Amino acid sequence: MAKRALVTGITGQDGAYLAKLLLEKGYHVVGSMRRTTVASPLRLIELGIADSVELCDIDLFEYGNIARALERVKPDEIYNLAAQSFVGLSFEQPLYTSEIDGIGVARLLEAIRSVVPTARFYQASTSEMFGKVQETPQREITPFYPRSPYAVAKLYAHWMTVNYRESYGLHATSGILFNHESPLRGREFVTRKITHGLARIRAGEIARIELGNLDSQRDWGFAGDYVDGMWRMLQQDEALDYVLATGRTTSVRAFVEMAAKAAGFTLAWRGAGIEEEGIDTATGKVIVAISPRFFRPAEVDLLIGNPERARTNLGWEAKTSLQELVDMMVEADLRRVREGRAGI
Ligand code: NDP
Ligand code: GDR
Repeated sequence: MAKRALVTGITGQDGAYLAKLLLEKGYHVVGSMRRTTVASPLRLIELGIADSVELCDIDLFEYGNIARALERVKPDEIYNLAAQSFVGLSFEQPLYTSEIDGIGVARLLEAIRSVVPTARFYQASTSEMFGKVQETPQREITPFYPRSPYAVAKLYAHWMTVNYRESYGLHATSGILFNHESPLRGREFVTRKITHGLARIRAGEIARIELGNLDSQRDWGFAGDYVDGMWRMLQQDEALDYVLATGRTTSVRAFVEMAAKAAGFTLAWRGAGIEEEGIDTATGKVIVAISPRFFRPAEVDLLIGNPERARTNLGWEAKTSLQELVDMMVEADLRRVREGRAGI
């Protein structure tokens, strides 16, 4: 009999790539989404798997709908990808973010404990929990210092996952994933904002992109590699927590430069700090401007992960280079804009 996987947050970036991977491995995949007026799983459509995934409704706000879904689906593996995942928005909506990303995970763990205690559980934890730099590169035992309501909520969920493993013997794993991107990344995140923005400038649809802090550094990998790591974690006899990262870090500024080059611009910076502007030397036009609007009340300056445990125990590594990732994203956005495709 095919193994049954429940993936919460199926409409998101990781949900789509994970569903594709699990289908390829022969799983019956049930993806949960919130009921909305426009219930169209665009990313599943983009990957050509919309008809292969069974959909169900789960909102992490409600215990009852989680428990009933578990009773009906009876999953062998549960991947909790659902979250208010945008750090910037969590400063505007700290209570909602805590409710879904923190307490929502407690609801899910309670429901698993009651309904399907032998199911294996993956929690989407995050490098944002490391926050203010305590040690580099960051690994599983690096002290946490969250710097946003999002990271604080995720840290609560991380410890609840560990606690349910230790208290009740659940096969519960917290994957501490560093930033991972793809052509299916939401447009509010900086990498996609840049690649999508450059494609629109190329097409003459907009004049410039406005960004915030160019100095923060991130360990960026490709989402397709990272969902494979999630799956590997749940195949282990013993549940444990794992960092997934590339082990390299790059500034937002350097990402802008790489993406601009891939999109056919030659970028030079005109100023410094908050007034800094990126001009295309071929046309002399400002195509990147800095706006205070996109700075955060507290910033995570530097993330760089040490994926040694995942390499040793899971045989996992990030295969896609940053250059390959940038090229993939720029190419996809240039094509989408050229074809006039809205959507993702
Ligand atoms: P996305 O923002 O693309 O997807 C988040 C998903 O959660 C969407 O399907 C969204 O549904 C769903 N969701 C939001 N609120 C609720 C709710 N109240 N109840 C049920 N579902 C809800 O995120 P990613 O795919 O990038 O990330 C997946 C997970 O991994 C998230 O938990 C994120 O915090 C975490 N993470 C991501 C990293 C990354 O770099 N991508 C790194 C580390 C951790 P809807 O479409 O309706 O909004
Ligand atoms: P992050 O991703 O906060 O790391 O969280 P994001 O792409 O939003 O920001 C990365 C860095 O870029 C800086 N930045 C900007 N960010 C956005 N979104 N928009 C801008 O205009 C801009 N200008 C500069 C940010 O300040 C930040 O330093 C992502 C999410 O996927 C989380 O869910 C996940 O947990 C972490 O990655 C790991």
